Amino acid sequence: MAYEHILVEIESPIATITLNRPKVLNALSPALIGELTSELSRIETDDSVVAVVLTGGPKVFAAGADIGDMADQGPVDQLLRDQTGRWAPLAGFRKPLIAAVNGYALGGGCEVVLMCDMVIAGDSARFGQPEINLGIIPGAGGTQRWPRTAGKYVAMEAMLTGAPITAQRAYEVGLVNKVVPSEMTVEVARRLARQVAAKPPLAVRMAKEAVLKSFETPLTEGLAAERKSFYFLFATEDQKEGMHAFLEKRKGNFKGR
Ligand code: DAK
Repeated sequence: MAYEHILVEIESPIATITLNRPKVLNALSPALIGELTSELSRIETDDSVVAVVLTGGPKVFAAGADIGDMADQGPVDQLLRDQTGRWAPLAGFRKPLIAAVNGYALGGGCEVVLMCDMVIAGDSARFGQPEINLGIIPGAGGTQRWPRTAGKYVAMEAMLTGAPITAQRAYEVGLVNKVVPSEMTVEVARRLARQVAAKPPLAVRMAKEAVLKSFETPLTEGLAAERKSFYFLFATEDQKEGMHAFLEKRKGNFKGR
């Protein structure tokens, strides 16, 4: 795992990935996104990792896509790069992904956060979509995931003014789970990751899938999908173990089978 733009720490059952281009505030170059998505794809099949924390470290999460890299591009360059396709392993990651955000999470950086399942924000965190100041709009889901998460008016203000919101405001509008002192952000996210990693992995996977489905489907279809996963889980060893452990007043020993 020799990466140049990210750091990876595996402490089974969790992994922590740190974006690591501090000189440019972790600007998301294609190389960085490539390394991040490669590592996530690798983790998908690594049984020793059940949940992942994604952070930018103590000062900044990510100030967005690399503007230097995009400034002179045309639409065909963008299309041929297949940027959207390259981000897919992030949006489609099947294990729980928890963002630990300090400082700026702007543009593509904020869109990465919006692709995570839970967000712990340090009190220094700032979330925003400043693309409007550059003559563009968000291109990795910002216009779609902000309104689905924080509502139309908050989303409009973020997209149309480009002004970032504070960690506290992000908490109030439901964009983050918790605000903590910045020096605690990664540790609190890791605690949350370990808490989730102790649960039956197949149920965790199906729960994540079902919640994400709610963003895509009408209610009836979402409920049908939920029911199928619910029935399926009765075929797992972990369901038998979980229910019998409860009845026997002991802690369940889950195997992910
Ligand atoms: N790209 C490249 N370099 C950046 C950068 C960025 N996004 N943000 C900061 N830097 C660099 C600065 O140029 C500076 O470099 P030097 O001058 O030292 O060489 C260094 O990082 C430190 O930045 P500042 O000196 O500006 O630091 P300040 O604390 O004064 O200001 C700031 C921090 C975050 C407010 C400021 O740096 C800033 O406004 N940065 C730009 C934020 C921004 O506009 N972000 C949105 C970028 S557009 C897509 C997917 C995603 C995207 C598009 C398509 N597809 C899937 C199709 C995403 C687009 C974007 O994110």
